[in-house]
Amino acid sequence: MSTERTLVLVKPDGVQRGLVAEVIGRFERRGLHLVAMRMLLMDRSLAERHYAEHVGKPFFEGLVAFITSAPVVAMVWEAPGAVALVRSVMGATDPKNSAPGTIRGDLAVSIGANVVHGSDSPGRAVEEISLFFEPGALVEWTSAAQDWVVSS
Ligand code: IDP
Ligand code: MG
Repeated sequence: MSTERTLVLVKPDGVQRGLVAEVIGRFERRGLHLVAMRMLLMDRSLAERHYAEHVGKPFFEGLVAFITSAPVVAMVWEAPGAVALVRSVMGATDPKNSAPGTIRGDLAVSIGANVVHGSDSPGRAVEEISLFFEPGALVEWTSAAQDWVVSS
């Protein structure tokens, strides 16, 4: 399976509840590589582009109000099949249906405040990453040297 990158947001509720490290830790322990991260307050324009597929739905205005209400942490995670992997670690959209062991299944009760966002397809991942990050902001992982020293 080819290496993929996907966008993850820790939503405002996750940041406010102090769950940023918990979310990062779950993806790290699963084995994905973190290749970009920033904290920001999303504005309406970015929210509309990020959630373009939901424009016109009954919950859209509430979703935009929520996601722009306080800072989010945006990240890019990399792994073979990263899009589906991240979705499985996140759990189902509605916490009523999220399996225990998933982020939403362990940490959320509300479909509106469900802690995390993850891209839903490889194509959408490319688009969403470009909304939040310049290409140069994504790092390449390299093997850490075993015996490096800092010279004085
Ligand atoms: P996802 O976040 O699992 O990809 P989407 O269907 O893309 O789920 O919906 C985006 C976000 O909009 C959800 O995470 C959730 O917070 C919110 N949302 C989705 N459906 C509803 C709904 O029926 N009522 C209220 N909020 C919803
Ligand atoms: Mg979605």
